[in-house]
Amino acid sequence: MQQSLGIHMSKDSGFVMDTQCPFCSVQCKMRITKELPVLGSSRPSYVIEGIANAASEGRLCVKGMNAHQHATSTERLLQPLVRKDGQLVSASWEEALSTISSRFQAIAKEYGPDSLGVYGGGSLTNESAYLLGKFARVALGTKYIDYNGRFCMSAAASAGNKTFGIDRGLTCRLSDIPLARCIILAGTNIAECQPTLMPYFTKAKENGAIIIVIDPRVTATAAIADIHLQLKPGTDAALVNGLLKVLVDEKLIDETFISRRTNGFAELKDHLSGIQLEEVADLTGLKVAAIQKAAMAYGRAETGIIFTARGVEQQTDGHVGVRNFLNLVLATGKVGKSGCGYGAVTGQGNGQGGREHGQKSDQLPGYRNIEDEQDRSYVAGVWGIDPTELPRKGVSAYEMMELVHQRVIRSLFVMGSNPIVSNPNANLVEKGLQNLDFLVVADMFLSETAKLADIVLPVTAYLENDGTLTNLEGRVLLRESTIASPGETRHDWSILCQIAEELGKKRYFSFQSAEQIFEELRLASRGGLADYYGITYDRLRREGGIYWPCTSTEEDGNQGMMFTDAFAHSDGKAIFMPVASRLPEEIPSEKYPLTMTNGRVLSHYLTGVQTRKSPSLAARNIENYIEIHPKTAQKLRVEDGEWVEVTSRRGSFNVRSRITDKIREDTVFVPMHWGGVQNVNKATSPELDPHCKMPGFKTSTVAITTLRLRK
Ligand SMILES: Nc1nc2c(c(=O)[nH]1)N[C@H]1C(S)=C(S)[C@@H](COP(=O)(O)OP(=O)(O)OC[C@H]3O[C@@H](n4cnc5c(=O)[nH]c(N)nc54)[C@H](O)[C@@H]3O)O[C@H]1N2
Ligand SMILES: Nc1nc2c(c(=O)[nH]1)N[C@H]1C(S)=C(S)[C@@H](COP(=O)(O)OP(=O)(O)OC[C@H]3O[C@@H](n4cnc5c(=O)[nH]c(N)nc54)[C@H](O)[C@@H]3O)O[C@H]1N2
Ligand code: SF4
Ligand SMILES: [Mo]
Repeated sequence: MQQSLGIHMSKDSGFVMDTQCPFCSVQCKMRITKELPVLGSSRPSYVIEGIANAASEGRLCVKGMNAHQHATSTERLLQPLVRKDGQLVSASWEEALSTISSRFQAIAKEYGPDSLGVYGGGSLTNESAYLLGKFARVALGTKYIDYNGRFCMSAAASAGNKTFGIDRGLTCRLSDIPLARCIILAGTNIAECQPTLMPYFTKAKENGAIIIVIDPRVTATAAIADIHLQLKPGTDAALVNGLLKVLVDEKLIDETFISRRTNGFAELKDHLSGIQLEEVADLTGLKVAAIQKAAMAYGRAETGIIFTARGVEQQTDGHVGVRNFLNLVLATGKVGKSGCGYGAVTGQGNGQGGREHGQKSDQLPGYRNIEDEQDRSYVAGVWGIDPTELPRKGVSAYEMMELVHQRVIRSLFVMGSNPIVSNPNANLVEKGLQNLDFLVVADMFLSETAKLADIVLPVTAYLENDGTLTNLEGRVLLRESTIASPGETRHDWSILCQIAEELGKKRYFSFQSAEQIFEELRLASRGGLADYYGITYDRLRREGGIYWPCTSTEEDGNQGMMFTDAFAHSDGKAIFMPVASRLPEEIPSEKYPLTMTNGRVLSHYLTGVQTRKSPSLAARNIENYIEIHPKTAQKLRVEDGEWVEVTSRRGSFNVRSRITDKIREDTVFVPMHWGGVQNVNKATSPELDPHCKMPGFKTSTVAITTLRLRK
């Protein structure tokens, strides 16, 4: 067994360690110094400093500054927990692992291997994410694996794949941002969600760039906008049809680029001839003049970058919504050259790497396709199994939850996610998980999901766990630890190896370090779209970070600009797609008169399991709230700061009102960081985008009632 495993920290010691923030996709590098308690105090103190690196340039945001507080919290799980007589009680690893293997085997024997499900996360390192995919297919033999990135990156990923032939979050480098003369920020609140990137945008502005923000709310990001298109939620695709129409009419398109480097423009042009700007204005709730102004600004600018994030993507037409933004990029030829490009602003710390190496139901490492015979036999070769033993594709994250609810999936293994809070239609998901025959959760904390588990496995945190993570630029970064794991916590990857061993599959999982797994990942990804073959730990130590694709160890790791000469489709061309203008699935009715959207605040991260353990972060937002426009509040007789009940067709939750004119009158906004009665997902819709199976999180219609007036 590995030396760093199972070590109790016998006595407190100070340390200085370089690491990375565990939260968002910027992956800011930092130095942590732990100083021993001074006389009169029982607690050590921590000094956190940013370290210069290509993405954050040494900056840190408030979450990064305080991340160590959760990792060093007394609420960390330090021993396995096993449910006995209805209670979770401490148990040995031996007992936990042997129970897991015998229960998995018994359930697979009775109902078949596909009755076992695996649910991963985009916080896992590349090594753990890769191994989780292999674990599902080789150790358990199930086709059912998916992960929380389905809710995060799937619309942009599938759009990038279809339009460009490859999906890497940013097609350019962050250093291109200050060179762009026009920047469109669509459904992305960078000021709160990737705060350390803001200086790139303020620099662009200083250089004369026009910044266009597309968001139903006046966010902290909208504060830097020259043009703010405060559209109705769910109408981005329609808005872009309007922008494209203006560009074509004003001849602001790049004919040479279109003819040399793309396919399908004639169909798009034909489609646009049927678009009326007045109709677009009506659908989006914007003025024709504002749409024209934005289109002219982007069209006339010599260089430009478009960013989208979850505001555009978490829709039932998120895939085509992004594709329409990509139509804009292609029509103006603003890609593949300095100061130009498209960026899907990746969310989680390893949101990019987590989507490349096999946690997705239809995917094998290196972005390979599990239904492609060549891909199957290549990866089966690396894994030393027969291709016929490889399961076929499974279903997406929420669809897995439906199968759990229907008891088709009888047992679930969750690593790095809190699905009962983060799935849409959370009531159904919770009921499903409660009815599982056997639930295992690997986490640092007793999350809402872990509380329902039969076995909870305590894992190491970012401070203790080695591995690589791929940031939003597509740059692979190495995070190494020099400190021991607290209590009996173990690394995610090592837990997978140990369960596999119990299941008699040791020969496929005999890894002693994260680096050994990375060596196999290099081979498994070789020749795939996300090719990591040229990347090694030694190179990462020397060079700081390396962009994928990197096909040989000799290749320059610093070439971040994609598509300079060709796109990734076999003919080298990108593809236009005509996109219909439409309203969201749910439109306001008498019973549910308001459109509810949702998202994030600066101080909390996702379901808040980590950030609530950090006093400095928790104190900034101790409870959830709903943003309501003053006129709407007046109509509903809701006062500022009172508790209200928000109800949709799916369910209801309770939050405090926050009256603000920074939101549209027909729209309300709720953060996503709370579980239980404050969970917005009790009311969100599980309707999925047919192309990528992203739920339409961002638009549900709701009714609001004050709890004050209720008898
Ligand atoms: N502080 C913090 N930072 C984070 C996270 C966190 O939880 N907290 N999570 C990380 C993760 S995993 C992710 S995925 C990213 C998410 O990063 P973002 O996508 O930027 O975050 P959101 O707040 O979900 O949504 C962004 C904006 O979309 C707007 N919006 C809502 N509906 C619509 C719409 O229909 N159209 C348009 N154009 N805009 C709309 C919202 O008002 C919001 O301001 O952030 C990462 N960074
Ligand atoms: N309404 C609404 N819902 C949403 C969204 C939205 O915008 N609106 N956004 C969606 C998006 S973009 C995302 S990414 C999802 C995220 O949803 P979740 O996956 O539920 O997110 P987290 O809260 O990060 O849950 C991660 C859990 O894993 C644990 N953890 C953290 N790091 C590790 C690790 O390295 N190993 C292990 N084993 N455990 C770890 C944490 O303690 C936590 O309990 O939510 C989605 N849900
Ligand atoms: S949350 Fe994101 S921006 Fe803030 S320090 Fe961490 S990685 Fe950097
Ligand atoms: Mo995300």
